[in-house]
Amino acid sequence: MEKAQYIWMDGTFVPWDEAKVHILTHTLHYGNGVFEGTRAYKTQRGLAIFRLQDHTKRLLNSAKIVAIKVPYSQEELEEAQIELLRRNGFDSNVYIRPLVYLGYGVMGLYHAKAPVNVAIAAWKWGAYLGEEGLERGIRVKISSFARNSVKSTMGKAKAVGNYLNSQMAKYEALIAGYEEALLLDDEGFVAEGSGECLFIVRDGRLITPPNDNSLESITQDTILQIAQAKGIPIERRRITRDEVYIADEAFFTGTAAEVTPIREVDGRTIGNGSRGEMTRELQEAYFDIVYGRDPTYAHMLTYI
Ligand code: PPE
Repeated sequence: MEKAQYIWMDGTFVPWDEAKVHILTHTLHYGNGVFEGTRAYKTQRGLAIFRLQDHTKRLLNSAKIVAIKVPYSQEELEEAQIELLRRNGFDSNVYIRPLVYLGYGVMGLYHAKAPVNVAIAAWKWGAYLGEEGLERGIRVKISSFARNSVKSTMGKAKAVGNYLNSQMAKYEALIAGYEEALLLDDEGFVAEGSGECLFIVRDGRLITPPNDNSLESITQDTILQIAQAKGIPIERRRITRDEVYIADEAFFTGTAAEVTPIREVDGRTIGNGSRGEMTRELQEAYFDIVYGRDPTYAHMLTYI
């Protein structure tokens, strides 16, 4: 990865190479921490952070869910992200990664007395699933791992520990020669990708599962808002794997993945085997919004 100049750590700007933690950092051992992933795009009027308030709110909600008290307010965290981008003097798109973690000083599972630390890093991160993936679509494998069950983990939290499962699913898919994993829930219905939500298109209708077994994705919400404004019929309901196979189009949404078409699932070609027409239309609209070219959605951008 490409280094930037500074990382924000607990209120101060630390040079990139000095942004370190102790080996007995609680989160490293037990996996309780929460994070966000937010993008800033280079618009005509300079860098703008996409849906900063929503991402920061989700970070605080994630912390609440896993019983971590964040020592900063929503406003302080938003300001820190803005200031971080200013200080680093970025001249192109960046990805912002706020992380709330339990620090050094207490060991043992009981976490309530561990210090709470917050860090925010930002760096240049290109197309998550490749430039070619954005244009031509990617190949996906249904994972042998079920998405973390709601009976044992809390999927509304973007919690560090939840990502062990995602990581194993991603690894399995990549060593099998695919580009991304699609996880089913513990009942066998489509949950989400390792770091994305899924949409399919059938007969002109846009379908995505409810967030019972997926993160409350901000990109998914944006796509639904766009579709609604365009008058595209929307269905939020469960999807089975065989329905994905016979969909006219399919795509993933996520901050990192943006809008990535899916051209194949488990050896079945989806639609015409490339980016579908509705996918292209929604993808284009999404990029128009994040790059500040669509005034209707200007409220989603925070210029720095
Ligand atoms: N589901 C999961 C499990 C998930 O991690 C993400 C984001 C989403 C859905 C989409 O959420 P949203 O970004 O709000 O639309 N995954 C982040 C992590 C990627 C990474 O590899 O790190 C992201 O896209 O930033």
